[in-house]
Amino acid sequence: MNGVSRMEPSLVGFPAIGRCRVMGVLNVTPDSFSDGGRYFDHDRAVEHGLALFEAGVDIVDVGGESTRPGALRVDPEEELRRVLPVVRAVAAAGPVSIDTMHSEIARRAVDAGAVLVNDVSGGLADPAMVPFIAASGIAFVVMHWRGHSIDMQTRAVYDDVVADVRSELTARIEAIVDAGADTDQLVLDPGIGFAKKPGGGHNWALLKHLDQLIALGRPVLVGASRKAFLGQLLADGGEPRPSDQRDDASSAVTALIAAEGAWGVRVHEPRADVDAVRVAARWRAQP
Ligand code: PMM
Repeated sequence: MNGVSRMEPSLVGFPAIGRCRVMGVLNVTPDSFSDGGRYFDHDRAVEHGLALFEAGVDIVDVGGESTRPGALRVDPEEELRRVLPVVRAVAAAGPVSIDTMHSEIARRAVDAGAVLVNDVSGGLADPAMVPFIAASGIAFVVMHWRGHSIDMQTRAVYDDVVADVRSELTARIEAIVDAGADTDQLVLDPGIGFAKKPGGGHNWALLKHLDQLIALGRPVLVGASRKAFLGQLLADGGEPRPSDQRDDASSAVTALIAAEGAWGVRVHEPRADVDAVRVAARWRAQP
């Protein structure tokens, strides 16, 4: 690779830091697949957000709606009630992203200090999201998404998962820029586990060929942490490894994709990841 392709793409509000960023997950939900219920209480959620910064994360991603396969939607009022006070408190300590599909929640979170909107639907779930992103100029994660969690796994049908995800994300970039947003606001995400069959290799193909997404010229964020495909890989005696025992594997993925040039990794237990991204940066710098 030459020096030019190693340059970090510019993103509004995020000056280059020369390495992959670590985003720590803060799910203020009773039912997320990996940490559901643990940080549902306001004080515990804020405490965990601050602990994530202390552990070295660059961004804390606050979400109030579980998107695990099969999950039902949450009433937006309830989602707002969950996330807003947490965003406000944690944003006082460092950069916060808001994980939501609702434009109104994104708007309120940005007013409360969030610097990035992370929409797993890439702006498809709420028609008012993209206009808000365009008008506000805020950084926006465009994740590959084919429908809500309740039945998304039925949509895990691809001719060539890497080419299909790449072209669907390219179409999203075009639509969002056509709506008035700047390309420099956009981060891409392959949507690991979202309409991807855990046993079918979709997730592995996207990770192995992440360079195909990075080649689109936008920062690429990946949320592989604790997901089912890792549980399946590490199945002991036929049973998937439980989600809270997948962190070492998650950090291994971080090291590999950070070395490939990922802009960020979204992880639950960042201890090993904050070191892994430094190893990867040094690895990339080596001629
Ligand atoms: N995964 C989840 C939630 N939000 N956001 C982005 N950008 N990428 C992801 O892969 C992603 C996400 C679901 O995982 P969780 O239940 O552990 O939060």
